[in-house]
Amino acid sequence: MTVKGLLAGVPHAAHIHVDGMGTCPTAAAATNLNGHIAISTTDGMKSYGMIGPSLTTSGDTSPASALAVTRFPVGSSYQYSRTITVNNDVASNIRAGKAVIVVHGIDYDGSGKFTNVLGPSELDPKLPQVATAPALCGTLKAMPSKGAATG
Ligand SMILES: [Cu+2]
Repeated sequence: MTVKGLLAGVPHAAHIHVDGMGTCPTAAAATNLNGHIAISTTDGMKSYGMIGPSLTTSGDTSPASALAVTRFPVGSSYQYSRTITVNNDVASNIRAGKAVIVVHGIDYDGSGKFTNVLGPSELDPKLPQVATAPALCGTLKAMPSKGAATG
């Protein structure tokens, strides 16, 4: 996974989300967060579903590591590569086009850091909402069993 355009110097939680519609939220998903209009992680879950595997850099990759902020990539742009084993539910979601990668952590107020501008995260009130709000999103496409058509 290659990402760019993120807030520098902070960890970005990332997950494969499953059991939703397999889509990314539009602006219509935004709600009032501490007086500002933005999309929280739970606002986006109608589109991309629940947290499945956590795309950590080391150790556990289960949903239990969803907010393991010391084990996610840090920075504005990076390449992430890791081989992980997923359960049957996640594999089924990937095959069905209903698995979505979401990278979290936004600079809502342009301050260059995570602030409390949007209040606390609904996932963990010890974290600011900006740290868990979705930043990047993309639906996974499964490789056809006989390989991808290229040209
Ligand atoms: Cu996520």
